[in-house]
Formats: sequence, structure tokens, C-alpha cells
Amino acid sequence: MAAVRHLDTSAIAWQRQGLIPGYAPELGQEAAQVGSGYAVDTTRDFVFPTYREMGVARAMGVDMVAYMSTHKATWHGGLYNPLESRLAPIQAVVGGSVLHAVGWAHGQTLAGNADGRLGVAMTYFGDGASSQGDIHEAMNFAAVMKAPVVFFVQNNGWAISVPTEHQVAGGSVAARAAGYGIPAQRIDGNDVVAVVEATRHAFAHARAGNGPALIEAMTYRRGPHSTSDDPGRYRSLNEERDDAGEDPLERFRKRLLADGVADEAFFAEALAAAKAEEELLRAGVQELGSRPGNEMFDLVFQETTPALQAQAANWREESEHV
Ligand SMILES: Cc1ncc(C[n+]2csc(CCOP(=O)(O)OP(=O)(O)O)c2C)c(N)n1
Repeated sequence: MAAVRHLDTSAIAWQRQGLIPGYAPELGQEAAQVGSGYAVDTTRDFVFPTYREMGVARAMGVDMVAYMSTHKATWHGGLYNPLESRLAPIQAVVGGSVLHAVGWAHGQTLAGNADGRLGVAMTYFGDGASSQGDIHEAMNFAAVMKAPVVFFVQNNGWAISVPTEHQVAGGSVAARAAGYGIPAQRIDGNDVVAVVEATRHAFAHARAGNGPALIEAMTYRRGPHSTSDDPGRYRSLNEERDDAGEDPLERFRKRLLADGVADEAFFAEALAAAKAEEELLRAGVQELGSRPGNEMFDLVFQETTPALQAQAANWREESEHV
């Protein structure tokens, strides 16, 4: 969690310094992400993320230079071999990864893997995505076909500028699962131990051939929606302070100290390791060179036009340094 927190906050600086063009921070969602990613069996399961699951990738042991390079918009989307990483490419289409996950999970059933040995798909989406039609089709299909899939909802309170209570009917996302006969757990998503336990439980349910399960992890997006968002336009600092609750890292730190599992030296070492890791990753992303893409302007028409040339010049100016 310390490594994820440090990389996440550093990635905003990377964007400001021009190393990557954009990033979607997950500040405050570390427990939900690390706890759920930790429960994945990377020898047989498969994860379908949104644009915000850096902590899941890190917990799964994914090559983080490749992962972060997706935010640099490199060719192949960074992670170009999902069979190896067990993580589908970052998905910017809200709700898109949920359909893919259900398809993959149904494939596990069609492949004839016996119950108990099924690979399980886990798909991530937000409270905002949960109001999209695709999600309901995916949940219905998964329940009818008993697809081995875990729907992992991070309810972080906001869909960009729209608060959950203004767009989720029925009280909660978990309540909707009942309409499809899908067992759901609504958990404290800022308690990493609770997240690991709930996710393992959901995986065991799906792997045993019982069909899908849903987890609604209650958390809070402490930062902006993305590096181009300004939360000050739709919520005040006082509201942020009141609604965010206790920092998930601080909570876990207190718990480890109280249980006598870790001491202050442990946390100092974790922070030092996190800083060293971030420096290596930063160097790795920097070494990838400038962002490709200029050639797309050559592929539009056989003969270029003044408008296209102007766009190409604009692109070079904005992009070649990142
Ligand atoms: C199909 C689609 N519609 C709209 C958008 C624009 N959009 C990007 S993120 C977002 C909000 C998503 O909120 P939520 O599902 O709660 O996830 P969060 O960003 O809070 O993690 C929207 C509307 C999009 N990327 N794709």
C-alpha cells in the first residue's frame, strides 16, 4: 500500500512535469485496490480494470513500467501481453471492461473446466458505471449463465462531479445484485483486511461453479477524477474532509502497530523502498522515449491537407516531449 500511495502521488507530478500526458489517481482507494488485487490467483484468474486500477496491478505483480507506459500512450497500450500479466489493458470506456470480463468468464465454462478449477474473472467498475445499461446486461447474462465472475465495485462517492446519491437508485449498488440473484457484499473498502477476506470469499463462490458474486467496496476518491479535473468546482475542502473518513493507510498502520506485527522501523523501510521503486519506474518510463503517433496524420488521406498539417504540427508541439 505504501508503494502504491507513493507511486500514485508521484504519477501526478510526472504528469505535471510532462512525462505522461494524463493520469487517473486513486488516492484513498488503496485498501480497496491492493486488498482485492492481492486475492487474485495469477496462474488462472484474469482481471479487467478501468482506468484507475494502478494499485490492483501493483498487487498482482504486474510489470509497472509497462503498466505506467499505458498512461504515456505508447504503442500496444503498454501491457501488450495480457496472457502473461493476467490484466486486460486499461479501459477508458466506462463499463466496457465488465462486458469483457463476463465474456471471458463464460469462456471458462465453455472450456469445460470443472467446478473448483474454474479460472475466475474479476472486473472493476465505479458507482457511476453501475448506472449504465451495459452493466445490467452483463450482470443478467452472468447470472443466467452462471459465469465465474466477481463484480468489484469501488463506490468512491463520485462519478467525476456527480455524487453517488444523485445517480444510484435503490440505495446501493449491492442492492441491485439481488434483482439478478447475485450474492452481494457491501464492505468497508478502506479496511484492507476486510477487502482481502471479502474478495477471497467471492472468488471461492465463483470458482466452485456457483456463478457470479458482487462486492461493493465503500471508499472515497480523495483526489481529482483525473489530472485534468478540478474537484474545487463541485465540492468544498470541508466536504472532502468530512466525507473521506480515515485514511486507509493510516488505519492499516495503526492496526499493524496495535497487533505488534510491525514497528516504526518497518514503516520507514516501506517508505524508503517505495521511493526507490518509484525512481526506477520513472527512469523506465522515461527511457521509453517520446510518445508515438505522429504517423497517424500520414494515414488519413493519400494527399495531406492544410488542416491536417496544422493538426500534425500541433500534435508535435504538444506531444513530442512526452
Ligand atoms: C461510455 C462512457 N461514457 C462516459 C465516459 C466519460 N466518463 C469518464 S469517467 C466517468 C465517470 C465514471 O465514474 P465511476 O464509474 O463512478 O468511476 P470513477 O471514475 O469514480 O472511478 C465518465 C462519465 C466514458 N469514458 N465512457
